[in-house]
Amino acid sequence: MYKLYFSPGACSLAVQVVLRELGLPFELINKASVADYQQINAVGAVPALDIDGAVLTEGAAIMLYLLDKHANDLLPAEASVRQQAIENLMFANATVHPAYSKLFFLSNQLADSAVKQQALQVAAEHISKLWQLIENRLQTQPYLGGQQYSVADILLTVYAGWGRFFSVVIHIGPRSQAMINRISALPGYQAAVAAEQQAAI
Ligand SMILES: N[C@@H](CCC(=O)N[C@@H](CS)C(=O)NCC(=O)O)C(=O)O
Repeated sequence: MYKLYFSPGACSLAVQVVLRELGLPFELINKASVADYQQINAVGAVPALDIDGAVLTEGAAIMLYLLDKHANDLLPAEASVRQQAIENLMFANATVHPAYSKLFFLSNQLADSAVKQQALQVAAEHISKLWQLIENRLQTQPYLGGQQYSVADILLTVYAGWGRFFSVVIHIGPRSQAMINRISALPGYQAAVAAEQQAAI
């Protein structure tokens, strides 16, 4: 049985959506309920996935593990399309996620409110540029990888929700917003959000 360690609204939400998309049973554990979470993940971050006592960390690696192990439509089998899907996953996880992470870092680390606001706005402009790249890709297709949604779209949808925590302007184009709306409306996504709210602390 899988155990997924999460924090509400964090990137671990995307792993939970993937578990649901794959129809897998799992237990949800709020990181805040664990006395010494660093024993689970020395980095201290979510997600972490416990597989019968063995712990996987790093969201992209967890997703690739699950998608390799269980039949799905989220990671194509054909080599060149699969490579593109992995590239999209990494673009989301290793390029867009860190861009959003800067907002949290700056907000927590900078004391001077004027300096903080200026730095946040610069970070937000970088995020907007990344969303413009996504918007360009979505001019001819509904999802990052084509006609079928993938883990990259799920991750991007989770990240898009983080902008509301900061008083900055992040431009998300209409086609990107439509993608976000479709992913957010998936039964698995809705169930994942609800499960996070219900999971005991
Ligand atoms: N590279 C890691 C980053 C994970 C990460 O940044 N997780 C955030 C939540 S989205 C977190 O747990 N932050 C709290 C912390 O690092 O203590 C991954 O992709 O899994």
